[in-house]
Amino acid sequence: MVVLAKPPALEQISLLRSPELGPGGASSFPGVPAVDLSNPGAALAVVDACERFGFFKVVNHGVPMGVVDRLDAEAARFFASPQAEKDASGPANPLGYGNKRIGSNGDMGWLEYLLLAVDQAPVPKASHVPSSSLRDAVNQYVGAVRGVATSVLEAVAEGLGVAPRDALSRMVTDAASDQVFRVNHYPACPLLQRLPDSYSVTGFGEHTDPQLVSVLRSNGTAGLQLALHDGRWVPVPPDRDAFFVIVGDSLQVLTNGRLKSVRHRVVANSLKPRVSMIYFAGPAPAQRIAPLPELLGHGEQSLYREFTWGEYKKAAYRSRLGDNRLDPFRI
Ligand code: GA4
Repeated sequence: MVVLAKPPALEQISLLRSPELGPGGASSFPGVPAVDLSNPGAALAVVDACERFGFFKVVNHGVPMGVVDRLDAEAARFFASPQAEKDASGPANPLGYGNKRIGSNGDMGWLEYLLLAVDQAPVPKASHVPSSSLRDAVNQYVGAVRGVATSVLEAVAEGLGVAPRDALSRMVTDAASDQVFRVNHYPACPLLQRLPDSYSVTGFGEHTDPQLVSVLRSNGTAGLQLALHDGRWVPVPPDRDAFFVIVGDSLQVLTNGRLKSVRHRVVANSLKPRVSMIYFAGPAPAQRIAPLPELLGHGEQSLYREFTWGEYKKAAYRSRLGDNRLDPFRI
């Protein structure tokens, strides 16, 4: 007999104060930098955005909209299927279908999701993806965004003056690299209309991504917010045609803190459902994560004690979503 855990109710999900931009706050955030990777100067623009915000968007990326639309349609079909069918792909542990529970340490959000290992090979038949059409759409989409992540990491190396150009991107193209893909569905949350305006419901709690970089796109519904380096939260205007790039903890360490991972979160929307898809580019488990020697100035010491991606991932999965996971590795 299969016993299904009852999904947690809204009362168990934390409320958030809506972002307070403070005096001059909104105007002092110039907005999310947009980079066309084919432009001359793109490498420096990428590094500048990663230093200032740990976040930017890639425009004119060349990924056919058909690939994106196909996954949008398949994801919508999956999330609209009967609960029992979705539950058959879960509970997420950590991979599979998850409903409101994020990770295994008590974090919860107003969402359901599919979390998949995508590595280099196509998502296998025996994975948590129930339909072959969804599996094909995921494989095609991931193939395309892996290319975006690779180009971004090449631009980072070039912009930082690191040789060879693939010093970072080869950690992702490595046959043993650890790549994860998640499709999130944040249902509309009409109960929000009964809360005072300054409150919202947590969709996905604040966190940094442990990997090198993450490539995110959404269906154009608002909800994503990011923390600036001074701690202020700002909303990210949705753009369904762009890919948002998020710097992860591992890239922060490889650059000895020059590029910083960015805390981000999602708040529920009262009226419109939000669907997002995120590709997490992680290195091979045995990959050593330590500042690249070219990035250490004369006499400059590493800010972190050395670890492998496998060790970091294990520590991450034992942590709570909002923890500062790099702290225990700081020297
Ligand atoms: C955050 C980034 C990715 O979504 C993820 C998440 C993972 C999960 O959902 O299982 C974690 C979270 C993420 C970091 C801390 C742990 C693990 C949930 C959680 C509480 C897939 C990842 O790699 O790390």
